[in-house]
Amino acid sequence: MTLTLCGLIGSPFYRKIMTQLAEKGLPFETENLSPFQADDAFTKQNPLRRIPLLKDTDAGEGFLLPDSSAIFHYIERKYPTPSLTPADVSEYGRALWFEEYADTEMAGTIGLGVFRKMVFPQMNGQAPDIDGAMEVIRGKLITVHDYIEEALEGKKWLAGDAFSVADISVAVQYGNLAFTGYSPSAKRWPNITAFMKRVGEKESFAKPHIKAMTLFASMQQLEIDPVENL
Ligand SMILES: N[C@@H](CCC(=O)N[C@@H](CS)C(=O)NCC(=O)O)C(=O)O
Repeated sequence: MTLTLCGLIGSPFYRKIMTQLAEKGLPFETENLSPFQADDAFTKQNPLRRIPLLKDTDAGEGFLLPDSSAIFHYIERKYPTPSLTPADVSEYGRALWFEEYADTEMAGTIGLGVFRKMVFPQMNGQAPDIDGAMEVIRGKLITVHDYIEEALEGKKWLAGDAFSVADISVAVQYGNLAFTGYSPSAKRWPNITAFMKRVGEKESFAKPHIKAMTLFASMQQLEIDPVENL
């Protein structure tokens, strides 16, 4: 065993790597690491103080890599099969773009805009910020859904014809949205709904997703009136 993934299963970036490692059938250990409780040593490991981190003793005792994208592409290079990046160069470029879009815009809108507003107060025994979350769902998130919906038109996967880093990155963000009780309307965004069903059929995605979901199951969830068509 050489690989240890450090972080928390509630993090979409952590599950992105869990999904990748499972797709490749790579054994790994996990280490619980909360970015909010970590000591000063964490700043040296990752000056951004974010999870996940990957340890790989095979590459040296002190080898430690922050950032899900750095980790993902390190793993791709070291363990190339099965590949999770398209072979075609233009589709490869598209896959990297969707990874970037998911890790920045989607993480900001979903993670900070909805997930944290719902989950973080409840972790401290406080009421969720439902109004704040709904403002994002009725506003900025629509642009995200419209963009992904169009990108999936007539396609099974976002980049190329196989499951890739693009799909994993986008799906784990939608995963965190689902933990709040909200997923985009199947009527308005059918491509996204069908895509998430396809990704959900993959054990590599479903196993960590379900494990994380149980953590938030007892929390108050969002309830959206179907007439809102969100
Ligand atoms: N670009 C980073 C983002 C990682 C990230 O934002 N992780 C969150 C957890 S989901 C975190 O550690 N947040 C700590 C903080 O905001 O202080 C990656 O891809 O790994």
